Amino acid sequence: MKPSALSSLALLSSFIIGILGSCNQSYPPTDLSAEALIPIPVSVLSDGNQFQLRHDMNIYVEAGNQEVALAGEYLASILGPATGFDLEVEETIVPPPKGQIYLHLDATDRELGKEGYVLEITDSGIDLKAPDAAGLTMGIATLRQLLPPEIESQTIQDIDWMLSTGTIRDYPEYEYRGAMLDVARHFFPVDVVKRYIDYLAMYKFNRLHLHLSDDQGWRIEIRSWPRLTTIGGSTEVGGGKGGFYTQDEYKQIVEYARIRHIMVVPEIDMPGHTNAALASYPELNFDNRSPELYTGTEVGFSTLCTTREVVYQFVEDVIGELAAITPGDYIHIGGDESHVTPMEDYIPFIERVQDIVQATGKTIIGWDEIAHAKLVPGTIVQYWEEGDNARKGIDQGVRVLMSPATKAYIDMQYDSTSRIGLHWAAYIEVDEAYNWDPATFEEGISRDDILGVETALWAETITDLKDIDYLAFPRLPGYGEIGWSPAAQRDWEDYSQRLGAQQDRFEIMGIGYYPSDRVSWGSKAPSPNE
Ligand code: TNX
Repeated sequence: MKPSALSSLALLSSFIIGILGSCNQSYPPTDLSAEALIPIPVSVLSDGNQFQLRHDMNIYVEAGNQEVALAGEYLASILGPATGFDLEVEETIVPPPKGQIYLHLDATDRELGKEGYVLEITDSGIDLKAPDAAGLTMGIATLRQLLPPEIESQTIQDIDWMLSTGTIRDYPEYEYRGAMLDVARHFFPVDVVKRYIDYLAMYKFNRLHLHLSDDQGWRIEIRSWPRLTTIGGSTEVGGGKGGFYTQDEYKQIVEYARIRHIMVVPEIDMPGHTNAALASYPELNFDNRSPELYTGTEVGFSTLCTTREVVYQFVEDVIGELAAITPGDYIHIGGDESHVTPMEDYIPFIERVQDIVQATGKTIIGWDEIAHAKLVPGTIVQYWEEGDNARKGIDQGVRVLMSPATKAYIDMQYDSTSRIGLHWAAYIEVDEAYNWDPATFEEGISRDDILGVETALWAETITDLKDIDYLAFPRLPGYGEIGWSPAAQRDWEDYSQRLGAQQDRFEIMGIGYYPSDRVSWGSKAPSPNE
């Protein structure tokens, strides 16, 4: 090869490394485009300078908008503990003086949509603008990752809070970027759910789907049917004491999520997966008898007696109370694995339940089996196993939420040695969790049919935050990126570097992640596999 060819090859490869955004950022940082952001933004322009957060800064917010002020408070709560700075949130009607942080609305760039933002860091300050407060919150997630990992510490860190300068313009690929947490098989208290919400906020998820009822437990207080929780909530898989959220606790979860622009999607699974309800109220069952509470892990053996009127009264009361405490757009009605409900009973049941949900003004989501029924327009079919079901939904003109168990179920083990998790769908290593595209995954489901992506964490084998961490990390951030970033910008090799660079954050936050050898971890050797 001639020297000139060689040097142009070298040039080309450095260019490729450059566009893949390798994460060789030195500290203090100088190159915004080399930052290891997850999800990878739509566009990053670096201008090679630096800006330092200082103790005398404030967070200025556009005056007269509560949601913007809330975003300012949220940012202050992220920056405060580690910096120790007393960051005041101040309303202003004009841009603030130099050297400050400024959050404001700007709807001129229509392509940004509701959640897009422009984050401009110059040597004279931080300007974050978005058409909506949701976008400001997404921009805050970016700013957080641009700061040194020590920003995640809950105690004051004596370091220089340096940022590289430039402009990030960013917006999501999918409208719905969700994560499901099963609080039915094992119950997780409010503070654990809040922590999960924090994880989601870090990676720009915008939906938390709570699986609130199943055979093993009923987890949400329903005032008109109190035994659902006093009896149905009293145990869990393995026979532990279970638990439930009072309506006030549920509202706290909803509010905590709302501040982070995450919508809670509550699920009541029916007509199957209902043993806890049947154990609480015998009249919901065929023989008027209550079965024993169930603490095993089998699926598909229970059903509401769909031919009884009282069952519809029950559904109406439950959905009515749930809708009243749920400000979000959706109610999830389950509908999966109703193996003991004859199809001739299942279909009219789903159709009646749809009407009940519709009367509350909410949009219906159901697992893919619901597509056997005649769906009301606007319903969302959550694809988890059966392409045929999802296509049935599409043929009826509704959209699909992509949660293929073989890719998106993070209750699956990483490999056969994983200490917890199931493997009925697949073993899902970190690269396999990342390396798929919802828009090409299943024949007959194309980009336009897809509302979004959701990962699911079923809880048969997990009992506490440590277990959640182990299965969610490091796979969870990947779904954030699949949902947010354009498919053409996603690349496993590059992602693996950016994920590895999150390691310090995981450790400072005390996240007990699985140290997969597929990930290009940062400088430190990963902690031993527990
Ligand atoms: C299938 S996914 C289920 C759940 C289990 C899960 C375990 C779906 C709609 N149903 O009931 O918890 O597998 O991976």
